[in-house]
Amino acid sequence: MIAETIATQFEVPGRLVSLQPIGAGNVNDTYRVILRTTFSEEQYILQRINQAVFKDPAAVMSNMKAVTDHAHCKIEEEADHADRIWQLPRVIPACDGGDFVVDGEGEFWRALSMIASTTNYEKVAIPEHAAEAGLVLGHFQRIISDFPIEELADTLPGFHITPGYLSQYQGNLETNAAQQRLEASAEARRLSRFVADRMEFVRVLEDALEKGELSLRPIHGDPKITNVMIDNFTGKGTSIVDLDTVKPGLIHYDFGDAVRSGCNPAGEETTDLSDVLLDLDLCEALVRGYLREAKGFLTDYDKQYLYDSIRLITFELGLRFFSDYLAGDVYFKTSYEGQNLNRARVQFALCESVEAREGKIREILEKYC
Ligand code: GN1
Ligand code: MG
Repeated sequence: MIAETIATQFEVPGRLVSLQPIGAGNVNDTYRVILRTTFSEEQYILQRINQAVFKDPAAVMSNMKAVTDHAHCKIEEEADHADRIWQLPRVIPACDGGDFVVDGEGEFWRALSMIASTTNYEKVAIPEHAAEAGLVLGHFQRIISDFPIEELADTLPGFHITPGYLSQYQGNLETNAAQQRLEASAEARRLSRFVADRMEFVRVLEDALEKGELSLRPIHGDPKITNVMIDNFTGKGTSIVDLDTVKPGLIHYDFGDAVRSGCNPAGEETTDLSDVLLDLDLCEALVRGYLREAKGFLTDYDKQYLYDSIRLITFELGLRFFSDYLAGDVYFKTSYEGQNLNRARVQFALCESVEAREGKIREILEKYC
């Protein structure tokens, strides 16, 4: 297997003893590698970057390297006053000194340090977990908030620009393949009406950016709950991982993504829509944790758009899944037919729940802002 020949091409000592696929990412392939020397065992994360999604993997790696170097210095500087030991993956250099290895087929591979003694979860059941997810995101955004965005490449043009996803969806709708999928499924037709009813709303954050109310900052891009690592010994959040999408963006993309993934106890993959909801206890805990770290760098306008970001990013992910279903599952990995349709149903149900609880969510935001 090719991954095995790549696994020994990074600056990690020892002989290869194990290489196991791990994680349930929708985009990259991830493995845990174990190497052994006479006296120690080394573990690290090996990933193959999905080039159908990331067209310029070298730029992804250079963003990741620059931001993690900056963040590691910040963590070090603040260590004496921190209430926990913060971790963040380190890019492990290849034996040739680069940030990645390219194999004979042109695939890009990278090695990242493991986050020690931690667990990540697909879903959130208790407010303490949601609070930690919020705090971990707020901490990450804060320690990178002074990194100059001019030094970051736009590695995924259009990422989280909802009006762009809407245009792409409208283009997909025109194709014969999409029409056939719609004709075959009443549920797909229901989802298309759900989108049609929310056309006006998709511009809310991009309009605010154009008006100068919001501004671009370095963001994580993908702070969903599975990317938040919880310390096995303390139960506290200790790291955020999956740094592919670190690039300039609105902090609202991150906040909305954290809430939609951290406050729906049913998770993204449930097939039972009756379990899907925006849980207000989880939401309050997440907001409290996030604002503990983020309050200091958020402007009044930033705060005003937090509710909209929850609704929008939930809707946007539903739209992205639905659009991919209509396009024949070309972006998100699937393991069964109709999975992207089901994922879209879940996010749209969650979006409806957010809309129904707008007043309560705004009250929570006001309480902690
Ligand atoms: C993708 O690969 P993964 O699972 O970390 C996607 C996110 C979505 C997420 C939904 C680059 O993330 O935007 O929110 O699936 N990443 C990219 O599960 O598109
Ligand atoms: Mg990701």
